Amino acid sequence: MSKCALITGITGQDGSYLAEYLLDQGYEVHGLMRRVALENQESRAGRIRHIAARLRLHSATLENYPSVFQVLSKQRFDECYHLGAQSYVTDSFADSFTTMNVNINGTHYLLEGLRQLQPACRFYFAGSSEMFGKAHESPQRETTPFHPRSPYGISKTTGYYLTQNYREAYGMFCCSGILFNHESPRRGFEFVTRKITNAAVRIKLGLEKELRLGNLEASRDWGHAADYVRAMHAMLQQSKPDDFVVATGQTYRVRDLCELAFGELGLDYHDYVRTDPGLNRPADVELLLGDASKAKNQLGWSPRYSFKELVKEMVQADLERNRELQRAAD
Ligand code: NDP
Ligand code: GDR
Repeated sequence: MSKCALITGITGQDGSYLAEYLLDQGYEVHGLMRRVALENQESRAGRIRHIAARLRLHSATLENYPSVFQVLSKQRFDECYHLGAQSYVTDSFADSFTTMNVNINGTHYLLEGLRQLQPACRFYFAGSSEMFGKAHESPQRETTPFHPRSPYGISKTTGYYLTQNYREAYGMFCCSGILFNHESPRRGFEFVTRKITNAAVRIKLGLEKELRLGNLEASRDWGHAADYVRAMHAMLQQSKPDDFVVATGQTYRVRDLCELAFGELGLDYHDYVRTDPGLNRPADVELLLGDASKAKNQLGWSPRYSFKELVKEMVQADLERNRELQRAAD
């Protein structure tokens, strides 16, 4: 009999890649979706439009317990991938209360609902390298102390400890992936990689003149989302629940990303990128670099995409999309 999985955040970047991956593995895939997304599937569910007919979508929000409880009462799941969150770090400074509510309480509601109704369901929590924040050592591994630098980072650290506590207190199969930044052509436009690849393309096509960015010296360990969802799945197939860092082991500055993305289009980023102090965060994370040795040794996981391949794919996808938009406007 095929396994049944629930994905929260199925309309997001990772949710869409994970849903595809689980369908390919023969899973019955269910998704938790906000009502507004269910009602406006054309605009809000673009990342899963191509597979929507093969998914079972449930209306719910992570913002209240009855909503989550109702979904868990209706259907039995073998695995639950909890990806739903307010995931934009900048926004977490602007509205820390919503971030805390969705990311902390949402995780707690789901864990408690599973404990009450389906304690045998395996649980994946989308932890983040933002939990390391002002990192105490480099590279960062599972044993590196946490020092979050934003309301988002604090919310994910709390989610991590909630997940650990349900594992230890109730013997549930709960895992956290400590995932470093991962991107793709499906990345939201507010994140720096997509902001850069899309702007570089629009400048190349004469649709925009410049790109304004904040901190160009911040360094991140950037991988591809399609690689990272394989690691999420592998964690729930282990004989014992555990937490894993997932990263490429290479770090680049935002400036390097600009050079590569503009260079892909034959442009020099110095001519177009302007720094805007208004885009700096109240506290930023300067350098992240992950050591994924444990995932490599225990899960047999390693990334397939290089940073260059990732940026090239994103630039090419934005080029195609913007050309289509231009054709449609003509
Ligand atoms: P996205 O921002 O692309 O997706 C977030 C998802 O969460 C969307 O489906 C969104 O739904 C949903 N969501 C937000 N608020 C609620 C709510 N109140 N109730 C129900 N659903 C909600 O994130 P990613 O796919 O990039 O990331 C997936 C997870 O992994 C997140 O938890 C993120 O914090 C974490 N993470 C991501 C990393 C990355 O580099 N991408 C790295 C480390 C961790 P809607 O479409 O309706 O807005
Ligand atoms: P991050 O990703 O905060 O690492 O969180 P983001 O792409 O937003 O920022 C990366 C770095 O780039 C700097 N930066 C800018 N960032 C944005 N968004 N816009 C700008 O104009 C800009 N200019 C410079 C930032 O200051 C930062 O240092 C992502 C999210 O997916 C989280 O959900 C996830 O947990 C972490 O990655 C790992």
